[in-house]
Amino acid sequence: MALAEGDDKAEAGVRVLGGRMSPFTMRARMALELRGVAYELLEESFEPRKSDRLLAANPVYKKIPVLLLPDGRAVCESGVIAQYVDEAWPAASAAPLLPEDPYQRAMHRFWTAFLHGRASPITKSLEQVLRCHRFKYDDDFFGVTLILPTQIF
Ligand SMILES: N[C@@H](CCC(=O)N[C@@H](CS)C(=O)NCC(=O)O)C(=O)O
Repeated sequence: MALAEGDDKAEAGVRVLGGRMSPFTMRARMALELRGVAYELLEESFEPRKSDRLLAANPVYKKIPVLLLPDGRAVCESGVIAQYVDEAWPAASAAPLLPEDPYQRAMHRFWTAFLHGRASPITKSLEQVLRCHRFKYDDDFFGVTLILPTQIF
């Protein structure tokens, strides 16, 4: 459940440094949603420069998303975040986010790495098209950015 910025429930909770247009952020958010973890999305703007909180939380890549834990520790990289969420909030009643079979896990990592190099260009192209048509971005846009790459590849 995504909490609004400033929501009391998110005070000492899980936060995601991310962006609404970022498919990588969506991956992290989907993992949290599937596990029923309440989180606050803190939107990062890269203009005029990246924020100090992003640079401090992800000094290596300086990219979103970053999962901020209640104790202040950070987890970076959407795939790593998804795996962390899977392990940190195991759900007895829900299927694991990642396959249990080692070969299937290897395949998962392979295709994840494959898609990483392609998701950004597709999203940027889609964004340009939508801007031309004065599309108003909202949460529904994420369905498009997520589904599109999987349909193309
Ligand atoms: N491999 C990273 C990619 C993250 C990524 O490319 N994020 C973009 C936003 S969608 C970003 O932060 N771009 C800023 C930059 O490249 O400086 C992940 O899976 O989290």
